[in-house]
Amino acid sequence: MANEVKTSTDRAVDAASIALIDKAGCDCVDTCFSRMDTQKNQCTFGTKGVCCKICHMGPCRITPKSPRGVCGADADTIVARNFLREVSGGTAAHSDHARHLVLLLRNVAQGHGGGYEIKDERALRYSARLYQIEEIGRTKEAVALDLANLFLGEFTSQEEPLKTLQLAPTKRQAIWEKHGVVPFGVDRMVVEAMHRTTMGVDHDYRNLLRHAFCVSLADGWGGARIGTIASDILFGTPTPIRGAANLGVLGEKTVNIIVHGHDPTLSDMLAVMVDDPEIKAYAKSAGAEGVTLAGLCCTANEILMRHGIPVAGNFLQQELAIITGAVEMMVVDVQCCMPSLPLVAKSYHTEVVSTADMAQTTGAAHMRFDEHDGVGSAKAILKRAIDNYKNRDPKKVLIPKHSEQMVAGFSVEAIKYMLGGSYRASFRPLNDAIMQGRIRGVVGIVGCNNPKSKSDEYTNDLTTELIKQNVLVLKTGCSAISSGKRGWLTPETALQFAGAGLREVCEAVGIPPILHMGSCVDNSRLLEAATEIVHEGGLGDDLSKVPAVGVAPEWMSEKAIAIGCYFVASGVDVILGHPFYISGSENVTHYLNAGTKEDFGASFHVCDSAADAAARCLQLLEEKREKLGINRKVERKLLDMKDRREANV
Ligand code: NFS
Repeated sequence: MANEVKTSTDRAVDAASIALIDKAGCDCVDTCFSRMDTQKNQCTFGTKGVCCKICHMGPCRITPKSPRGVCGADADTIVARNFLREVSGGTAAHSDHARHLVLLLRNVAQGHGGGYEIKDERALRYSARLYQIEEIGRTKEAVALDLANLFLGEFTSQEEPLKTLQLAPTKRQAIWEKHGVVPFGVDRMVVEAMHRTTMGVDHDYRNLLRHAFCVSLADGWGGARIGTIASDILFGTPTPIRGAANLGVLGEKTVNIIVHGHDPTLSDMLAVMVDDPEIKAYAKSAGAEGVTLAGLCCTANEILMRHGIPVAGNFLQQELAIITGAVEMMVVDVQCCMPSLPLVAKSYHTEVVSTADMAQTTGAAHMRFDEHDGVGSAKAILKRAIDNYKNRDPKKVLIPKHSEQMVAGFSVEAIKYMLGGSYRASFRPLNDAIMQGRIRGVVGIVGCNNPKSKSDEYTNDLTTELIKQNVLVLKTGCSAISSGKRGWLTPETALQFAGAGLREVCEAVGIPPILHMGSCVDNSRLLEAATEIVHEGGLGDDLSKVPAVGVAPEWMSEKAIAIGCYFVASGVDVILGHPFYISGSENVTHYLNAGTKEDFGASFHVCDSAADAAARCLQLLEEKREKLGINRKVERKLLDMKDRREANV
C-alpha cells in the first residue's frame, strides 16, 4: 500500500532498478518511489471517482450523507463523466500522435519531407488498397498524398463514420451500429466528450459510458490504427530483430543519450544520425569511444523494432536512468515523461532536453525538433549531448551490469510470414493450433508500470503462467519491455518454460511464445491480428468468439483506459491489475464489469494478483473454446478442409 515504507526490493524485480533505487537513496534524490511514500494515503474520493470539479459551485464530493453535488449530480453521473474524460484523454494522446505522423506523411508526399521518406512502399500500397485508393500505375508520392488526406479526414469528419472501422470484421461493425457507438471524426468525438461532460449537459451514466466506448473506438480503430499504419509506411514495417534491454545497455566509455517518449519522428531520425560519420568523429574528438543511443518507454519500442536500438528501460526506470550518473542527455518528446526529470538531473550532469513545443518541462532545455530539417535538428541534439560528456563525474557513475538480449518486431505482417512463408503467408497454422488445442488461446499483456505495485512482478508472473499453460502471449508497451529485461524475449529462453503444445507449435513455425508487437499505439496490431484470425476462419465470425483476452496488469495512464475500452468494445475481455476510479458508482461499476458483456460480448475484470489473472484468462479462453465447440477430443493431425467444415464454427 502507498503508506508503507518499502525497500528497493519491494519496488522492482529487476536487479538494475533495485541497485539504482538504492543509489537514489544514497544520493538523496527523490524518485516516484519515494514520492509515492510522501503522498501517504491517497484521496479516497478520487479513488472512487466521486470527486467533481467540473464547475465552480464545487468541488463536490459524494458521500452517503451528501449523495448529490450542488447541481444535483449523483455518483453515477460524476463517476461516468470522470471516466469519459479519462478515455478522451487517452484517445487524444494516441490520436494526436497519429495526426502528427499523417502530417509528416503528407509533407513527404508533397516533396518536403525534410530527410524523411517513404521507407516501406509495399506497406503504403497495401494500406491504399485497404482504403480503396487506386495505386496501380501511380507514383508512391501520389498514393501517399491520397492516403494522408484520407487519414486527415478521419480526424475532421463531422458526420461520416470513420473509414478505418471497415477494417474490423463485418459482424463487429454491425454490433457497433446496433449499440450506437460508431464514431465520426476523432476530433469531433473528443470535443463532444468535453461538451457532454461540462456542467449541465449529459447526466445519464449509460449515455456517458456509451460515448466513452464510442470515443475509444475512434482511438483503437481510428487514431491508433492510423498511427501504426503511418509509422510503418514512413519508418518501415517491423520484422524480427535482435536488441537488448535494461540499464546495462549504457556505455562506460561512450556518450549515452536516452530518447524518451512516443513519437518515432524524433527517435527514428536520432537512430539514423547516430551512425553518421560526422557524429562518430565528433564523439571521438570529445574523448568518448562513440555514442550509445538507447530508448525508454514506447519510443524505445519504435526504434528497437526498426533499428535494433537497445532499450534502457520501461516507465518506472526513467528517473533511474539519470541516477546512473552516466547519461549525457535525456531527450523527451511527448507522453509518459515525468515532470520530475530535470529535478533528478540536477544532482548529476544529465541535460534533459524537450523537443516538442507542446510538451515543455520546467528546468529542461528546449530544442525544438524541426521536421523540415530532421537531419539538422538531430545532429544538433546529438552534438550538444556529446559536448556534455566532459561533465560526467566518474564518482557518481553506477551503470548496473544487467541487460538481456531480446528479439522484437513482430508486426502482423511478420507473424503471417513466419507462420506461412512468403508464398503462403497466413494465420492458418495458428488457427489450426488453437482449434487442435495445442495452443489454448492468445493473451495480449499490455501497459505500464505503476509504483503502487512492485514493478514488472505481476506482468512477469502472469506471462510465466500463461505460456506454461499453452497460451500464446502478445506484448506491447512497457509490458513488452518487462519481458525483455527478464531475458524472456529470446525464443530459446521462453521456449524452455512453455507448455508442450505451445512449444511444439513455436518450434515448428519458428516463433517465440512471447511476441513483442510494439508500442502502445501498436495495440492496434493486436486487433489486426485478432481480425486476421477471424478472417482465416474456423474460430468464429467475430472478435468476441476468438479465444483471446487482454490484460493490463500494472497500468497507470489514461491511454491504458482508452485501450481497455476499445478492446472491450471490440469484443475482447480485459483484465485489470487494479480497478478504474469508478467504485463510487455501483451502476457504472456493474455496467463496465458485466453489462458490456451483453452489448459487446466482453467486459472488464479486476484481478489483483497474477495468479488470479492467469486463472481468469484460462477460464475465459476455455469458455470461448467451449462455445466454438473445439474442446472435443480430436486426434492430433493437420486439419483439412473437411475437418474444418465439420468443426462447424
Ligand atoms: Ni503505454 Fe507507452 Fe509505458 Fe504506459 Fe507510457 S510508455 S504509451 S502509457 S508507461 S505502457
